[in-house]
Amino acid sequence: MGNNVTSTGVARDGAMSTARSVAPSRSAALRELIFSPDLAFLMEAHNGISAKIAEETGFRGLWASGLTISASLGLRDSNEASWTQVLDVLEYMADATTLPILVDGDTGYGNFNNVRRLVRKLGDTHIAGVCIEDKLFPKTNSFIGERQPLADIDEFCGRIKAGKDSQTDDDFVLVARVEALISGHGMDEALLRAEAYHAAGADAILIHSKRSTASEILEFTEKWANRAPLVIVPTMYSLNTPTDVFRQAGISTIIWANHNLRSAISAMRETSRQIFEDQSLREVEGRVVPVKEIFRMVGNAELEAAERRYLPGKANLGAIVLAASGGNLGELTEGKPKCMIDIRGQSLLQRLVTSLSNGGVREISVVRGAHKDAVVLPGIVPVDNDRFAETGEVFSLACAKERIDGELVVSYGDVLFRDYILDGLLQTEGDIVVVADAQAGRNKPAGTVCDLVSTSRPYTGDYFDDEPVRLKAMAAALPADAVTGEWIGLARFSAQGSEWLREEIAALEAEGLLEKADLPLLFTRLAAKHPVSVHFITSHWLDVDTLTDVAAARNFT
Ligand code: SPV
Ligand code: MG
Repeated sequence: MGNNVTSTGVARDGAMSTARSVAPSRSAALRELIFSPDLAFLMEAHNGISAKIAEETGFRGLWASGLTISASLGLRDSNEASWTQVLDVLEYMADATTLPILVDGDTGYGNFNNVRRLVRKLGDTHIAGVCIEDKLFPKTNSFIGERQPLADIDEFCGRIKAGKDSQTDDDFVLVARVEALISGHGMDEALLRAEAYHAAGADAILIHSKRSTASEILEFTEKWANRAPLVIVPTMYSLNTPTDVFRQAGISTIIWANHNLRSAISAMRETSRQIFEDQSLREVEGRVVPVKEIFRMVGNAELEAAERRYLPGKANLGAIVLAASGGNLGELTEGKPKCMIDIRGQSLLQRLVTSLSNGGVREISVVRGAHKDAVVLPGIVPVDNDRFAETGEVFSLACAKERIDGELVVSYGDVLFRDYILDGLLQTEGDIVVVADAQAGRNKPAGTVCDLVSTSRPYTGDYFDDEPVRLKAMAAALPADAVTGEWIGLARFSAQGSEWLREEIAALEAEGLLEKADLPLLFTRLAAKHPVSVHFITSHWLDVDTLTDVAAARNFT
């Protein structure tokens, strides 16, 4: 069965990939539809999303229409799109669905040789079958003009034989389309041609008509007497003929040839018009699918699952932002905490959340306390420390202890830093890593309380300095000659680091120290038991404690 292993009835990547090697091929599925005694239906699609829509609706097979693929590219149905451009579209359609696709191959894009290459490439693209029509390249749509010239019968039979000899899946379906009725050559010519094409190896015959009634199709069907499955395209005559008539006549397959594109055009026209007139989205918003429906259709959930599987660090990266303290910045902190101060049109917290998101943090928990109702931001998970007035930082962190799991960033709620600082932190090896500014207290008035650090060695700034640096202690007061930097309020924990963090919080609680402990104490205790790495920086961050800091923050962004 040729390339059956990969030409399964499943899309090749993304959400729908399952049981690749055991499912029957899409060609087998199309063959089953066309050869089964039940009337089958193929729905028109012209790109990945329309293919997906038809599949979700329940159709079991697709018609990749030449008319609608070219029209959706803004082109005429006159082979203006090259066959490889059509092939590109077909690949998107095949990837977006699991359904068998019968491709409108027009005339086969040339002579027998072009058909050979087309069929081979369709096989590579997991296309189940092709329909070729007995006209000449470049083709003209059947509904345009009268008496379009037909191909010589023997020459067209050569195209059919060449196509069948080139298929790489035994079940690949070649449908020969007879244009004799459309071109006004009459019933006998149509039957003669159908017979010849069947003898040349065509699996099924598409008998086409542009009459407004089904009379000539039904006459052909009767005279054909089921020598091979018949496929019809009742665009012009279905309104006058109930589908059951075709079923009873023994037709194999109906193609609904262009209705997805036509309905899309109607809907897009109406939406464009409304938005143009209103200069607003208000009227259309309830009428169009939500953006999250697009995410669902293209399988974003699968990508998230894949990220969890293949990008364990980043995909699971969470953050806890400690923003419980009120701050004391006069009017600026009236009715809202420090983290909600406006810094050039965005709150401090919004800016921090954006930085964290840019760094790949997926879930951001914010521990609120003072003026907690003012701490609202889309996309954050609020955690409340209602005892913020009498408790310290570690107690706030402990309020979010359910979120201390896996890869985690912990940040103060009043810091701003350039994105590269977080990137550097995430890339620094270690189960616990803190970011320290080597110029402790830089630009801060004397006496400002800082989280000073003492490390295994000082920052050198040398290009080749990549020896790990370990935290020895962190505190507001350290012997001057021991200070090598200032913690900026940003740290990272691996899954192991998070476990150690939970243990240390539990230890503080057991010792009755949880309520009052600050983060420097926590880190110093952690550093005594586990390696705590230090990622040195030299600027490009600030924290907001004073009105001067607010002014600096406004310049920072
Ligand atoms: C197509 O959909 O491109 C077809 C069917 O070939 S028809 O437009 O009826 O010719
Ligand atoms: Mg066509």
